[in-house]
Amino acid sequence: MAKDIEHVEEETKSEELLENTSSITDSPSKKKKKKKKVTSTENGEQTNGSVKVNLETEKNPIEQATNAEDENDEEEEAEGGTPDSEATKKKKKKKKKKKSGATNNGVNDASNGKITQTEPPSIPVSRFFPDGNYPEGEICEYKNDNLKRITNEEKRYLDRMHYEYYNDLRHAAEVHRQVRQYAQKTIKPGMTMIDICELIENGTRTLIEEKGLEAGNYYFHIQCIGFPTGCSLNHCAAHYTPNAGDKTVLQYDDVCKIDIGTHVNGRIVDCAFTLTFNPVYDKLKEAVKDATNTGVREAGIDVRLGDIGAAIQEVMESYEVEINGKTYQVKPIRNLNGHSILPYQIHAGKSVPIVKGGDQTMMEEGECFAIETFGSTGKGYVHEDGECSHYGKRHDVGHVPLRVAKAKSLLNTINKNFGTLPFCRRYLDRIGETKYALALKNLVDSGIVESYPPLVDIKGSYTAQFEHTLILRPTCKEVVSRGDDY
Ligand SMILES: [Co+2]
Repeated sequence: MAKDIEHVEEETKSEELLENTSSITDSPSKKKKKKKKVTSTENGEQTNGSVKVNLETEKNPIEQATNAEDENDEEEEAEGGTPDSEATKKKKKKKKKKKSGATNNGVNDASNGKITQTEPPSIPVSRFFPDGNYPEGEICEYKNDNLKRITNEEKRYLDRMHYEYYNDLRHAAEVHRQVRQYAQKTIKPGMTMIDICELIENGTRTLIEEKGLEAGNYYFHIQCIGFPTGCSLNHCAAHYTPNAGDKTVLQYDDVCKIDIGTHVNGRIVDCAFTLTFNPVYDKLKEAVKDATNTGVREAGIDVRLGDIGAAIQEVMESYEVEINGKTYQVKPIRNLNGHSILPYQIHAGKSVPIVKGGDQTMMEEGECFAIETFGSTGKGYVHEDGECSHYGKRHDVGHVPLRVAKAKSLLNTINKNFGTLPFCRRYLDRIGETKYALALKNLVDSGIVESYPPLVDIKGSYTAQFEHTLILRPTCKEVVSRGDDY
């Protein structure tokens, strides 16, 4: 999900409030307390994890052969191994041999002994990783002064403390990869935008095992969709998803930005790609993919946000694309940005520009960022246009008295179902809300809910987007959403 410049200032205010919830940027005294606590839970969790492998492999045949074994190896290395885990491993190996070649509802690929996702996706990602450890993303060493972090004992200790945070994010990322793989294979011209979004959202809900927690008047989604599925077309760069009744059909000549959000315990993966069918856009996509990868490469602890923007711009503008006989230099969309991410807060305080501009703010240890870039054949500047679909409760609002009963009850629904995560009108429809237009407007006018209308460049232009989520771990940078595809 993109962050546009108009929203930047308001969001900065809320950052201070939420900074306390960011576990890594805590004060030193707090850190010490947490260290003890986390270490003990971590050990407990991992023991449980091993036990779980045993139990679940007994019960469920489709969990027989997974790459959980590789994960276990890693765990043993890190933790020095225990007699228990050694036994688990042996047992698992034996099982694997016995069962190889068995058919498991078409999900067991006998050739390599690994289970594969169905089409459409129906197997929760947790089944692929029965020990509860999800695969790491792409690991990148830091540069220059920060290179030694990878072996630094203190940094390694700090890194282990945050295992659960990384693991939640990796879980969300694995769901993202499996859902998008199916989307890339399946979405074709002729489908309606609603069908496309539902395919993605149903896949996410199933694979992530949509779950909530009831607490008083609140119901939090502890793992679910992170934000409305973006499928912005052509000159629309971001924040379009269909509302009910939208008859738009995907065309062969469209440039469609698929922006998918997944989250586990509020740890959000925000990751997007551009889908096209006409090869005439291949160079445009290549330019933007290269620009995003440049941003991902440049990101690091103590790196200035402005320097990242400058590097992205240089790469983006080095591309010339020819579309229907006309040549364009690809322009970065200068009022769209990447952004920092906090738990349950998709747009946290920092913006990652995609043009030069001299922002001296630095990235810091422990932060999570969505690096996203947008390239355009138009002006390289977007404005709001068209019917709004995206909304989100603001993070920084206290109690606001509401006079309209319907607005009050809608706010209740929002609190219960989305909290501060962005949602769209279709999400309100599916949970049974009707005739809410006025109430929603009331909430927007009262400043409780923020609206995010579609953001468009000039008509006739084409825009593309690629986006990844990364964490600046104490020891290394991890691009959690990296896949074989992009
Ligand atoms: Co984003």
